[in-house]
Order: sequence, then C-alpha cells, then structure tokens
Amino acid sequence: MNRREYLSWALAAAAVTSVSISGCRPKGAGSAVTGNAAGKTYVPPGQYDEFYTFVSGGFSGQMSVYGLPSGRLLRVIPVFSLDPEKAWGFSEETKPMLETSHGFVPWDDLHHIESSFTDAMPDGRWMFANSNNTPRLARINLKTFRTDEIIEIPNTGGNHCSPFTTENSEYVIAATRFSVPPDGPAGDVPIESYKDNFKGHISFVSVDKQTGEFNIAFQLKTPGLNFDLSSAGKGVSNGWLFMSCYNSEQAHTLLEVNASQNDKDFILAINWKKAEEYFKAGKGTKQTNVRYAHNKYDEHTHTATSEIKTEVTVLDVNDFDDLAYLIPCPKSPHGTDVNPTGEYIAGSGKLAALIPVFSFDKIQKAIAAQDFEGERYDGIPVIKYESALHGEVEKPGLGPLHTEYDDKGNAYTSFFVSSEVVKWNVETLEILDRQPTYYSVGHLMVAGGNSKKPYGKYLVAYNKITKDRFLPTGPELAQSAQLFDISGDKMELLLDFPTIGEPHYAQAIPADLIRENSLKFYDIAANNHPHKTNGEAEARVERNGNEVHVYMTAIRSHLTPDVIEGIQLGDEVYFHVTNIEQDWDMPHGFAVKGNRNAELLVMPGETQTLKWVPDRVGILPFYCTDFCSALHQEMSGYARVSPKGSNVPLTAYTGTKKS
Ligand code: K7E
Ligand code: CUA
Repeated sequence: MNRREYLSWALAAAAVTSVSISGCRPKGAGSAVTGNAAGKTYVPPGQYDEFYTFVSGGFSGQMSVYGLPSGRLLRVIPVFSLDPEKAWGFSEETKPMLETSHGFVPWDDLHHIESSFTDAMPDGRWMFANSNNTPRLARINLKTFRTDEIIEIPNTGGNHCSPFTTENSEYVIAATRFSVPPDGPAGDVPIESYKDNFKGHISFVSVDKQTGEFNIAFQLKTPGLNFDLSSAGKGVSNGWLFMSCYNSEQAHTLLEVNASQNDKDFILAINWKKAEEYFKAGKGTKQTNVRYAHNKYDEHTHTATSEIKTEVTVLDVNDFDDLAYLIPCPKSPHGTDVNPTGEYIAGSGKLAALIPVFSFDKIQKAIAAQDFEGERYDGIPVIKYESALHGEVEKPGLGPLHTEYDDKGNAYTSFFVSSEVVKWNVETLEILDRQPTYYSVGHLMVAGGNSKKPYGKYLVAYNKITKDRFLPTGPELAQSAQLFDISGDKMELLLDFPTIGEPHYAQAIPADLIRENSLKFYDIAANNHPHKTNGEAEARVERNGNEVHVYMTAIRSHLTPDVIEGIQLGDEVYFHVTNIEQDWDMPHGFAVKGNRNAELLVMPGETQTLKWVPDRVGILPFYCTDFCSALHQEMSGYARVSPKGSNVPLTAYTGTKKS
C-alpha cells in the first residue's frame, strides 16, 4: 500500500470506529468478559494485591499507584504538579521541588514511568518519570512514595523520549522531542533555518548507586531529528540504546503533512558504552551557557533545595565514527521496544501497516561489514533496512504504538487506530491472538514487560477514549485501564477501571519488592529540620520583624500551642508543625482559616511549614484536617489577629497560660 492508499484506509477505519462508538454500543462491548473474570480480579477485603502498578498521569503531572489485579487506587503521587492534599508545592519545604530555570513551574505533562533496574530487573528502589513540556526528570522514592529529586534537562525542547534506563540504571536517558538550537543566545535564529541550526540532544543522567542522586553526565548532540521513544539494550545488547525518530524530513511547519513524507524514518542505535568511554577520556566539550535546575528533597531536614547549574558536557556524534547508526523504520515510528533477551527490537510506525522487528546480531554484523546505504544521513551511517531486519509482522492492525513482552517469547503490540492488542511470537512473527480494547489503546504494559524476565500473567491496556464504558461525567470522560489475563494462549479481558489523568506508560512491580521496605514513619531523632520542635516543652512563638514563627507540635489529640495572640496585620506567619507521633499511619493535618495555599499533612516524625498572611483582624481558628482519633474534632486552636502596631503581646500556650 502506498502512503495515499494507506491514509485513506486508516481514515476509513477510524471513521468506522468513531461512528460505531459515538452511535450505538459496539457489539459485545459490555459483555466481553467470561464467568471467572471476577474471581481473577477479586482481592478479598484485608488481603493484598500481587503487584503495585505505577501509572503516569499524563497532563495531570501526577503518578498514580494501583494494586493489580484488583485495580484499587492506592495513592496519587504529585510529581510535576501541585497537590493541595499533601501541600506538595505549597508547603515551604516542597516549593523548591518545582523550581526550574524558567522559575516556579507547578504543572507538567508526565508520560513515562520506568523503574530502577538491577541486572535488567526492577529492584523496587525508585521510579523515574519524565516531564514533557518543561524538560525535567523525576525520581520517586519507593520507601516513601514521594518525589525525592527533579532535574531539568538543558538543550532540550520537550522531553518525551525519556526516562529509559540502562540495565543497571547506570543512566536514565532523556532525549529531546523537538530538536531546537542549543541553549544560549545563539538560539535566536529564523525557524526556517531548521536544517542548519536545529539539533537533537540525548542526555545521559547518571544515578548514584547508593542515594539515587541524578547528575547529567554528558549529552550527545545529533542531527535535528525528533526523538520519540527509546529502549536500552539488555542481555546481548547491553551497552546499546535504541531510539525512534520521526521528522527525518526536518520539517519546521505543518508537520502532520511535511513530517510524513518519507517512506521510512529511523531508529537511532547508540553505542552508549563507547560514548561513556569517550566522555571519560575527556573528549567532550564543556558548554557553559546552559541553565538548569537541580532540586533535591532531603529526608532528614524534610526540606527541598533548588540549585541552578550552568555547565554540561556535550559530545557531537559526528565527531566519532562508532557511536551512532541509523536503521530505517517505516513511517513515523513511535515505540521502539527491546525484547527480554535483548536480541530483538520492535519498531512501531504509527502510519505503517506492518511491524518491523530488527535483530541486534544482524545490526552488529551490518556495522562490522559496513553494510550501509550509499548516502549518510547528516553524517550518520544508515544501515540497510534488510540487513538489520529479523522480519516483519504482517497485517498486524492499524496504528501500532507500543510493544511489551511476556515470559514465553511473545510480544503484545497496541494498535491505536484499530483499537486492539495483538499478540505475536517474537521468533516466528506469527500473529497468535487479538483482542479489542475500549477504545484507542495507547501504551500497554505487561508486568515486568520491559525487563529481562517478565512476570507475565497480566497485561494492562491504557486507553485514550472510554465513550460508553463508564457512567457519563459531562463532556470529559475518564481515560481507562483494561486488565487482561495473559497466562493462557488467548488474552482474556478481566476488568476496566478509570485512571487519574491520561495514562501513558506504567510499571508493575511485585508487591513484596516494595512492601517490606516501605517506611512506616520518620525517626524523630533523625529529624534535622531547622524549625523542628523537640517536644511540647519547646513549642513557642517568636517574632522576627514582621515574621512570626510558630513552633508547633501535633500529637493525638492536641496542637501545641493552641492559643496564639499578638499576631498583627502585615505579619507573615510561618507554622512549623512537627508531628511528634512515632506510629505508622498517623499523620496530622493543619489548616488555618483564610490560608490561601493548602493544608499541611505532616507525617509522624516530620516537620512541615505553612505560610499564612492574615488579611483581617479577629479570631481565626486552626485545626487538624486528618481524622486522627476519637477527639480529632478537639484537635484545634485559635489565632488572634490584631491591627498593626497593637500592643497585644505575642503569646502562645496550650492548657495553662504562660505569664
Ligand atoms: Cu509514550 Cu503516550 Cu507520550 Cu505512546 S506516548 S501513547
Ligand atoms: Cu490530628 Cu486530627
């Protein structure tokens, strides 16, 4: 099929789908489950799920945590977003986490989640996440289910191709979605000079083995391609990296048409071990006109810091002859997914009518034999398609996006346009099964499906459209997840459940890997917060100019102090609340009437700060927002605000008034 034929075919197919879903319910839509499906997802009250699943929240900027197979929502973790429930981005301690070189950026578009790996298996330590809009990477600590670190990525416009990690999470890889001129004043160029001035950058962000701390080790500068998705080699292909690229036309306007001209775009194969060698040998160039924020949350001070960095080391792939190779890949590839052994790489051309599967062994042989096309692409050798190809999955469906693998040598590819998941054998490329999704599946996830030994058993399709699946909720309907049992020959639909925001990629981790290490409370003796209150005897108020600092403790069922007088209009009041409980699941909340930010939710052993600028004279009550005991309603107090210059002395107490 040529491009024109294909497009009309795809459009016709899409039209059929949309007619049927906006008209009447498609046949069998509601009854696609068999009798024992309920039993397979039923986790009786009081029992635990088998897997934790970490799901991207798309344009909500959050990450949500579900149990599998129940589909129970366990937690929503703010990452690139504000969360008034947890005061994320509102408390004084967490505000620095959302700082960037552009200033405070309280929102982003989180697409991909990848776990930290040891020996190509999830190790239950961290989750990594990307922000697509203002390019950043985050690290979420699986002991606390909190975002511990965010680093901004320079020379990058849209951090979509990210965060994909190497076999032992030596690096988290982040590549630019939009090629742009490098950061700095030289970026002021005519946009039509794209082909001369726009470049891609691939960042290698190292992860400290002990602490997890990020550091941008180096960047690779590439021709002006748009990087979409990536997968690091593992097993036989460890040391390599495969990234899908579109817009090989290097168009700068009307990409819908102009970036869909070429019959094939590329998968870029990078020898990252070589790149690391060159970097360590000092072959890179220091670029000193970049600015990027590096934000860290310290679990002992319970406080984040933000630092602007100004230097990055860049290696141009064209300065070396053995770093980068292009493999032609049909029609605007999206996912590029390496199988568990590391030998096969599935490409997914969004506009292609087949799935090309490349062989790592053949790629290596082609490189050794210089089996390249006559012309380089912007300096990079192009391996001949046939020389890299293991084979093609024929007529798999319409609009392939992503592929995951099971533990039995099978692959599962999502098809957006034809709304289905297709199972095929990686060796024989034979199609084994197809099941409809409701509707328009984007990413899919097999438990452990990007590791070297997938857990198999479950597949979750993450769908863009739900239409008639759930009760209507106005113009916007929830996006959805659909759980399939993949333990048999045929996939079996078990469950639909809504997601938080738009789901893209997800990771499932066996519950035992995380459960045992989950933190129960912060050790109060190790709390080094500068405004910690060591027990009720130290609770107090202090004035420093127009700043009033309240050193407050919380324990069932009172706040100390609970009577505060002497605050004046024009003051900035900082409530530093220390939860002095040392017991699991015993947070206390804090809110004061008229505060214009959020509540605090303070974990046992932790100190958090709420800034309050009173706007009126009077008595303004405050209280604990988390129903913590039978006398939770009594866990409250009063702040008295007087006019500026009033002679009411600053006092605070609980119980007996101090003289
Ligand atoms: Cu990973 Cu959703 Cu950004 Cu495909 S993308 S769907
Ligand atoms: Cu503490 Cu309610």
